[in-house]
Amino acid sequence: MSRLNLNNLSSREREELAELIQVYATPRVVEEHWNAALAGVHENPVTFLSFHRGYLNNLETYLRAEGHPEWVPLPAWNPAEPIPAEFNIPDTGPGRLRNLDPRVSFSPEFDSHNLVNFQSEAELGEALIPRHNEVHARVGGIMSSVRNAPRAPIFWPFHSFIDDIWWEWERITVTVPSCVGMPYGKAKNLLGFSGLEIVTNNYKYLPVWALIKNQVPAPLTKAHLGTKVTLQL
Ligand SMILES: [Cu+2]
Repeated sequence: MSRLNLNNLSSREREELAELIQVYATPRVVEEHWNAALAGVHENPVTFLSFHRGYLNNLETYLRAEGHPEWVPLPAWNPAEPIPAEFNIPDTGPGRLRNLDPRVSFSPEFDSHNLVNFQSEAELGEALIPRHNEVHARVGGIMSSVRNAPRAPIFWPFHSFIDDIWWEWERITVTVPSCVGMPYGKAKNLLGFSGLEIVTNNYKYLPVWALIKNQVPAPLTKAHLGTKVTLQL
């Protein structure tokens, strides 16, 4: 969903956002993440994605309610880039962040044009979990504590970044609904809902081809536009 890059914001904006996140991340909010962890959401690739999306949504709801719609969707921090100074929180004490430049790249495997290689949410989540864990471990301090990580403001833009990868995957992958036994017109409508279009005129001749469109952004034209799926009508 094209979130802003945390590192492209002004220092003043980052300070403000970090402050808001700290006010939001009360012990109750932090505990919610811990309870979810105890329930196993970090081990299951699908709930790993969905839990954190919901968790971020709650922060975004708060930001809106506090009069900050400009931070919704929440900006993202790409861990190939350094953690900006305004997000070096906490910077003292035993839980202080140890490494502001963990240099963990999610490229090229998680670049937009490569996301089609993941066949399912489970596959995507499975691949994301270890890379995500590596970031938490390398940053260290409370970021490496499942129990306390949400207390670190950078936790949130980091999970924004992960969520964006999932969102992008959802956008560029499309499930072709089954059209078995359907009349042409009905199949056409059903496919239309999924952003698919029947492109052949010779629909009397099976198989019919469908062209993935709409959900495919311009840079992906080569890889995706023209991707044909065989339909059994
Ligand atoms: Cu995390």
